Amino acid sequence: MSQQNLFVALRDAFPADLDAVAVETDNGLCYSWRDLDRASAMVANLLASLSIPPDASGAPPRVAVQVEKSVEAMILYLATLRAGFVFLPLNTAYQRAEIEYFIGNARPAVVVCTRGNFPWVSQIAFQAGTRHVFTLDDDRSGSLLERAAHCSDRQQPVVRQADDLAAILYTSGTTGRSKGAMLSHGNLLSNAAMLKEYWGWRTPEQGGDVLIHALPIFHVHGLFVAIHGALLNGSRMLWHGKFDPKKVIADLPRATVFMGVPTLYVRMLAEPALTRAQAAHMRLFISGSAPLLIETFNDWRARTGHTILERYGMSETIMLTSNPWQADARYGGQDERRGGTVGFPLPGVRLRVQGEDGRDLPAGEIGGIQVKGPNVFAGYWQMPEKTAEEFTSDGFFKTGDVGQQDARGYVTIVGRSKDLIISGGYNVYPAEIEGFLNELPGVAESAVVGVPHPDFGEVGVAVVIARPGARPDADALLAELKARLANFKIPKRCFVETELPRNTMGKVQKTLLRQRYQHLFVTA
Ligand code: MCA
Ligand code: AMP
Repeated sequence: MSQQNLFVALRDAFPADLDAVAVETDNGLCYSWRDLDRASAMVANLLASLSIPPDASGAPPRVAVQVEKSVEAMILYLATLRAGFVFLPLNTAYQRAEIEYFIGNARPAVVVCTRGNFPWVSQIAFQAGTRHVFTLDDDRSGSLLERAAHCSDRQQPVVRQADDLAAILYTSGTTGRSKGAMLSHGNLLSNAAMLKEYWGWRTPEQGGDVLIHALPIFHVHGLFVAIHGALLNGSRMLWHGKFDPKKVIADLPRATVFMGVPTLYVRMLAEPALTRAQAAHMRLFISGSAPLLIETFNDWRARTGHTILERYGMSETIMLTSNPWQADARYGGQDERRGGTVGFPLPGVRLRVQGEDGRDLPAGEIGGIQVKGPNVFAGYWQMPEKTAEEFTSDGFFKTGDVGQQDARGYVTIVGRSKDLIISGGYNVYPAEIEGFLNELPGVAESAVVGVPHPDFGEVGVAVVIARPGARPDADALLAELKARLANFKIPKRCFVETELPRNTMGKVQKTLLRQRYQHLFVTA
């Protein structure tokens, strides 16, 4: 059997000088390439030493991780790959109900959490049958590293095939409860290898790139696009534990590549220190995860002289389209990064736009975006019916995004058929919030809609209808929600009204609510 473990491909790309700096953190620590190799070997040996028996699913053991961003957390990801286990990253903002669901659904054999959260996370994990709960904090402490310190720093990566499961990322897809998108070693590697070419990453021999890593590492953007990008190119990372616009701007003269969600660009533009001179050393600014406003695109170009490259992807597919880094021969040699578009389908990705009648639409017409390619996931964890619903009979994945492709090949996203709010790059599902709101005392029903916001792009607003005789207080309802759900999901405002606008079929007309509140945070 040939070895297709993603970790092997990443390690093969490490530079010849293993003692060179691979990661430099914002609190002054340096990790060499050798450190990444040895430390991930130790943690992989720890995972292997647990002798986890196979479970009924037939899938390799899952490692669920809810920890603050740290280089050690990245090392844990690499160790999971090399041990042949499956990585399941969880947003640090998730609270009890959310964690209970993910652990109950994925049945991880190993859970890693912060020391502060250990009491409640371990209780949930042990109740769900998890036998091993370790801790890891962002100051290199915790039982995971204590235990790994006793393990050998040599390890032969477990043989994995391209189709073998490497990671599960929970996403709500187009409807309903969160589903675990199963990504294989082949999905991740094919996408990373293609982006290496498409974005013109420079290997150390070509002068090298240096990436500012300022995103969280529990979603596709920070975990896969950014980390794989740097490692597969032997590129150094300037590691920021938390995004701080001043610190990123201060690092620009030492870096060449930056990746961010639009909110990060908006916040950097608010800093006087962002100037053309400060950004002169940079090669590439990449934006994704949420729509980049054309004003931000233009302001960035005017201020720095750089044109942001916008790209589009999903948890189920990793990266799908990108504006060109340089001339794309497939599209007549076009090299323009067009603001307001997400660029061309990436090499190997087949993208089509379909009408509601299942007909392929010609250039310029708006419909549902569907995709196929080596990057597209195999399905949702233990949800074959949901998987079947999201694929067409000829194997295209229905993204739930609505858009068009123009005659020159540029794809533009104009909306979503899924009821989803993207706030500061995080996904918020109105149905989930409404479910929690409807359970609160005095609430008969509710609707949550997304409205424009100057910082987060879009934020949720809740409209609540009281039960007869009840007078729920809007702020108290939000406080109740905050005790139960990740903070970024909490609607920024709540209104108690007498009725929800409905169409003749009785369906809530969210478009009307969106219009009603569209100027709540931005002026007309
Ligand atoms: C924080 N808050 C938010 C958000 N983040 N509210 C709405 N949306 C948000 N995204 C609120 C908190 O609830 C809190 O409110 C207050 O802001 C301060 O919280 P804090 O954590 O200190 O905020 P921050 O550090 O300023 O965070 C903002 C941020 C962060 C840096 C923009 O949200 C972020 O890192 N976003 C990036 C997300 C990302 O990586 N997405 C990639 C997904 P209160 O005090 O009232 O509680 S991958 C993906 O989408 C695909 C596949 C792709 O294409 O990449
Ligand atoms: P996630 O569920 O976190 O994988 O989010 C995927 C969704 O993010 C996509 O289906 C799009 O709706 C959205 N998205 C990602 N990149 C972009 C972009 N550049 N422009 C608009 N929407 C985007």
